[in-house]
Amino acid sequence: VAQILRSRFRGCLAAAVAGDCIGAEFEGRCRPVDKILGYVEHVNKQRGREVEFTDDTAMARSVASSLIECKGFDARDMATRFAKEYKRESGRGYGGNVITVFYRLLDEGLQDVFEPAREQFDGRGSYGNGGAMRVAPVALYAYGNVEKVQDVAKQTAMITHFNREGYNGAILEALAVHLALQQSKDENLNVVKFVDNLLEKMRIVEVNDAGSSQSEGQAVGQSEDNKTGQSEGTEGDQSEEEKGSKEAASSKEASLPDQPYCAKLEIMKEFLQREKVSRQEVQDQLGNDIKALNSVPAAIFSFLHCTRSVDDIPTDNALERTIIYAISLGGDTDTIATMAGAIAGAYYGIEYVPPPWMKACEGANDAVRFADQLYCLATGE
Ligand code: 8NA
Ligand code: MG
Ligand code: MG
Ligand code: MG
Repeated sequence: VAQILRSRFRGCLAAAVAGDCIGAEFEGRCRPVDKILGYVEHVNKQRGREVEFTDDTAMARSVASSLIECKGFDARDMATRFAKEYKRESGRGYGGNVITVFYRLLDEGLQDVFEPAREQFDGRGSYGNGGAMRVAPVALYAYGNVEKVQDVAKQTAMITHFNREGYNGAILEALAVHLALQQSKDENLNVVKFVDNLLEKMRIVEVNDAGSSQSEGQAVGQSEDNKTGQSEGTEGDQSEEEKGSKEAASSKEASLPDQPYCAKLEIMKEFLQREKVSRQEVQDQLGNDIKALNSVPAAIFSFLHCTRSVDDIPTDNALERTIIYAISLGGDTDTIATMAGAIAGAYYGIEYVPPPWMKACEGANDAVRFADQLYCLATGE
């Protein structure tokens, strides 16, 4: 059992690195799957470490090393690592505004490390996916304690992302990794139950948070489309109970935008119960951009959708399939793929990360080392 868990810790961080490295080639673009498959072939033929990581991995490494060195969460230490790492290698493709936070964090006279993030965007804070993209090490560190997973995920995100969409995205991604680590692999994963589990947690997170919100208003603009989508689909073989719960889900959407992540999870659940879902629908309704709200759900969906075969991705390796599918959604590909990779790696383990990827991707071996250190910290072994 210990060996399996260690493998899952390693898989989580290594697949996150691979998703970032391979996904970076396509960032900001949307390419047909055969182009992505062709690029993966190219990566597989690399002899050295040719494929570089970006800001996603650079920041995840700071999260991991801070937790390890401090034997726990220390906001100032982590903030300083973010800022120093940015100063050391500023060309890793950081978000456009987070760098102003880094400059302020470098000021040794700064009293409150959360202040620069709080003052971003006229006090609204960043809703970018930068808090979520780097959160996987938190789920490993806090393994076994779901309250701690959520709390530390929020704190680590708030160093740069003070908007509720920013830090709640980090909470959701951390919860998905946490849940993936806990799943038995003896039977097929119940993907709907997985989403229900996340919904249960996020409902509480978003309801508790709604009062204190600096919410963006424009959050989810597609609830009308979504209702149309829900009235189609699997109607024929639906029990009365299922119909009832779908009605409840629709009425909950009325409370938008206070529970934007729950609304996305409801859409995701509906997608997962269907025979076919087009990439266009996923892009339109879950999103694929730099907002946390428009990328964390896409990452979770990629993992769950790819537990089954996908027509145009001819590989038997479900972790590889997950990362390729995540990239094929286009947009913020490195970030969606790193988040999907972290969840898939936590479920499948390091054995599923293709050896040529371990060889080609910069930082893949470091990820294994960080995973082992977090494993010691989390389990005391
Ligand atoms: P961030 O905090 O600078 O946010 C990213 C961007 O989101 C900002 O530059 C703004 O344009 C916008 N934004 C965020 N919050 C608000 C707000 N409250 N009001 C108006 N606009 C807002 O950086 P981050 O760390 O969240 O960024 C992460 C993403 O940027 C990752 O995808 C990362 O890889 C990087 N990145 C993405 C692309 C891309 O094309 N998708 C390109 C380069 C870098
Ligand atoms: Mg290169
Ligand atoms: Mg990046
Ligand atoms: Mg990105």
